[in-house]
Amino acid sequence: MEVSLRSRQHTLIRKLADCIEALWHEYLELSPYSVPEDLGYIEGNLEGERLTIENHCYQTPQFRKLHLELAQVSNGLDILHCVMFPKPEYALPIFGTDLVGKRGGTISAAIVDLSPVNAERILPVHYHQTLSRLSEVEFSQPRALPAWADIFSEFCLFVHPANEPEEDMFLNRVREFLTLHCQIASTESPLTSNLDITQVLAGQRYYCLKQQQNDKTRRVLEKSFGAAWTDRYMNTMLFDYVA
Ligand code: BLA
Repeated sequence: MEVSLRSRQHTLIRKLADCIEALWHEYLELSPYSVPEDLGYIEGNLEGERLTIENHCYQTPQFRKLHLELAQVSNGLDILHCVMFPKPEYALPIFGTDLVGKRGGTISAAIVDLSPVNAERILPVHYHQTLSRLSEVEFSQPRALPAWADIFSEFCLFVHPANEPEEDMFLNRVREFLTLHCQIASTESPLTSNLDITQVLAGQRYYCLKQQQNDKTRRVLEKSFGAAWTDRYMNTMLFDYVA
């Protein structure tokens, strides 16, 4: 019987996982999403570091896949990864968040964004307006995005939260992004034009191809599961797209 990872993870990861699931339950009509049988709960330790992964997935009328992943490396690294993939008939941005940090230490990387995937790669006006009006947040250690990260919006927040108040500030900002997203998504009408749908698919594909270039994610997975498995996992579980 698997034991939930969450209770053993960094406090911010635990709080964020709880927050995400609570908002999903509050605003969206969740139904089960079947994760390939061998990918629900995974353990690997090829090169000595044991990596444990727990996947939670749902689908809704607007989303093809809601994915929350919790992972823990035996060297003390804790990870939360979450992406919400809209169905191609919904012209919605992609919500994504990633936390990486040392258990009992600080979170080195905390990122959240609502990433536009339409042809112009700009956020729908309602998102833009609401996000522009959020209160300013200041972090003592902002982080610079890597070269592949041209998929993120101007509202992307990428920081090293230096202390507990900054961790809380990050959590609040994710709560604001996700609440807005769930509210808009739950009242959004589907696209009817094939051209528009094709453009959403192309935008989601571009997003996934870029995310697949994150070598830092790849390296952590490869150390415990090897290159072939990691390729399959990144392409089918983390960042899969509909061709
Ligand atoms: C960074 N992601 C990282 C880092 C690690 C992982 C080890 C480096 C941390 C640091 O520099 O402090 C590892 N992340 C993982 C692993 C998984 C994971 C193993 O999710 C899954 C099992 N990444 C995402 C999503 C976003 C994202 C959804 O999965 C954004 C919405 C972004 N992660 C992201 C970015 C970096 C990062 C931009 C920084 C990369 C860099 O600095 O080169």
